Amino acid sequence: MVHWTAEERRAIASTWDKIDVETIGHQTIVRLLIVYPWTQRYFSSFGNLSSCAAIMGNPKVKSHGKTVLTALGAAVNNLDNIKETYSKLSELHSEKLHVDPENFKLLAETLIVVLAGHFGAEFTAEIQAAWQKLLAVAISALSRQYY
Ligand code: HEG
Repeated sequence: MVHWTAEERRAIASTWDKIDVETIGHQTIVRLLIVYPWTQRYFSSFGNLSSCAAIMGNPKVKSHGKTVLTALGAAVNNLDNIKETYSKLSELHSEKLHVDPENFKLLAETLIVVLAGHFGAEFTAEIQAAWQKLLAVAISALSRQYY
């Protein structure tokens, strides 16, 4: 099982308390789709993704950003049980959505960029380290049902 120090728990919780899932979720998915355009292939049902403006204004993208960040909140609130928390979600991404797990890493790095932009100097190296660890554990849990 993953060990979390008291400092890591504090770093994750203090950032999470200040995160608006709608705003940060939206910014993260928008950047993912623009910076790594091949990720758009999974969202063909979302309609118009033909330009940055279209992606930013697409209501399904917005709603999906909130969904993903809310799911990340489940990991934040279950640090000691992320594997179990994500077991159904892993199955869904593997068996139904066929999302290549490499994309989880792209999403994680994109979220880090968004958090750094949002929080600036407040997002210290120590806090980033705790978030990188959280995202690594979340990715590992999401990738578990792949074979
Ligand atoms: Mg996934 C649906 C969470 C990365 C593509 N994603 C979902 C759903 C959740 C979720 C909670 C809704 C599940 C449901 O309807 O029951 N996704 C989630 C997390 C992460 C992630 C927590 C990573 C931290 N997803 C991810 C990535 C891609 C992707 C990187 C593709 C590049 N997700 C994807 C697609 C759907 C979901 C295509 C279905 C969207 C829809 O049709 O509404």
